[in-house]
Amino acid sequence: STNLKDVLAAEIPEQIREIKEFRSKHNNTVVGDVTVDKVYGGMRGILGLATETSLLDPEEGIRFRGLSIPECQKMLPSAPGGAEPLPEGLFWLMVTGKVPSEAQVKALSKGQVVNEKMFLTLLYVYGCDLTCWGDDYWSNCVDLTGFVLTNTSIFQEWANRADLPSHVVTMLNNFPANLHPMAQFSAAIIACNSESKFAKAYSEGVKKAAYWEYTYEDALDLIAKLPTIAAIIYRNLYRDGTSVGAIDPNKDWAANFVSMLGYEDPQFVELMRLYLTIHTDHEGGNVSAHACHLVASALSDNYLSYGAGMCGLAGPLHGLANQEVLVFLNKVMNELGQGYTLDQLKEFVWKTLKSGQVVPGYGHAVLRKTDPRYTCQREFALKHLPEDPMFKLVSDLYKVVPDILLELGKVKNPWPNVDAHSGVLLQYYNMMEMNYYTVLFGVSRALGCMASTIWDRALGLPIERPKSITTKALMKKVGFS
Ligand code: FCX
Repeated sequence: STNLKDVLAAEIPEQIREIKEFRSKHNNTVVGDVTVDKVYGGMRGILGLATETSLLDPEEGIRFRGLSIPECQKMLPSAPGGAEPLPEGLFWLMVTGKVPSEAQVKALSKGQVVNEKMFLTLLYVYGCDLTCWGDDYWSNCVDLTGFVLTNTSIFQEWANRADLPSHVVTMLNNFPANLHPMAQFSAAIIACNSESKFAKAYSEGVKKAAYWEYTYEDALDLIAKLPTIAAIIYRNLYRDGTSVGAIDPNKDWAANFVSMLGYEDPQFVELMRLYLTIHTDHEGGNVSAHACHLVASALSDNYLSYGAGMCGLAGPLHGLANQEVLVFLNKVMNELGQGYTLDQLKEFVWKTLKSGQVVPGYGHAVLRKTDPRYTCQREFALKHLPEDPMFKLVSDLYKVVPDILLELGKVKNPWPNVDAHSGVLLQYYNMMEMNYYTVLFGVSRALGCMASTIWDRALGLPIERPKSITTKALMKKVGFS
């Protein structure tokens, strides 16, 4: 089937059965230990979450449902004439665990083509009481076709779900220009809560077994709306409030997003397909995914929970680092100029560290090698912008920063992460507004968070509630006096 919801519905019972069997045998098996260091150390290394969509290996980096980034680049469908994977394909993979066909990916971007049998079934369901239609049977039939095609959610995939409620547009248009784009983004997402199908169904008493279906609908609606929200923010802040234009159902999600932002370069579209693919998911414990999961565990709908995730992504130690990197690179260029030497770069990095700042784009809580999301962006740059001076600076920093961070002695991972590279690629295609970059990250991260939230509901996961303790009580517990 090209209908993601049908494919997912077929997967869920087997997954529930497997986990049930596993838990019945291993619920009491110990899988880790908690030390005092971990209690104070931001829960590093505590195994406390099951997230199905991706797994992060400290040495190798992220795998989405078992596939590395190079494997995704090879195996996921790309756009006609393009080389980079379509984010829609990764979403399908994260939701179902299976690599989608081109037709499945297309259906997700564009919507389903109605076949005759489906249509007749719908005609029957919606039109069974034909007597109340009066004499004009055929014209009502034509009206009904239109109604079914435009209003039945199973035919409305991303291109058709992108409209925003008017109060959200009004709110975005009224935000002051000095409100950070991520604050605007989070607030607009939360305000879409008025559209939540889950919240409505819950208030009407829907059964727990059906929660995932409404969460699925909200997830797809939210993913579809994000580029529109993001593009309105961009146009309001940097393009005099010009219109984002209409969604083209023949274009994929990334291509529509790029044109709503006001860009046309096909290579920039390719970059965005890659960008929106690699930022989607980084297993469950990172701040944005974890915040989303935590809030969703209270059965807050997808808009509320993803808005919470985006408030976390907006922090400088997480997603805002991509903005911080560009600020840092510009400082280097302003101070040293293009003719810098590696020694001057080293001095600049030491100066940054001695002033108490971090080197943005380097380090990671889990990774212990160069982030493969950095590597694939580097490969894109080597292919498309090898001579760009900002790319050269990023490459030169890669030569000097790891040794300096190692010399510092306390940094556990001296290697670059995803944020060290993304900004220079965007600048090359003339997107210069670095304050906005984290919004792009936020559009992408929805794919992972929404796939996970659907599974949270499908598996009936409970409200999250880890135990906390006071220092006094902890001291007593371990016999410290
Ligand atoms: N520059 C300077 N110091 C660094 C550093 C860096 N890039 N990375 C880590 N450190 C320091 C920490 O600040 C900490 O110092 P402290 O003991 O004085 O507080 C010490 O090294 C140990 O930290 P470590 O265990 O290595 O790292 P954490 O897991 O605590 O933190 C992040 C991980 C990512 C927050 C950290 O490496 C950092 O601040 N990096 C710079 C910001 C950044 O690039 N964030 C983006 C990360 C990611 F890819 C994303 O979420 O988008």
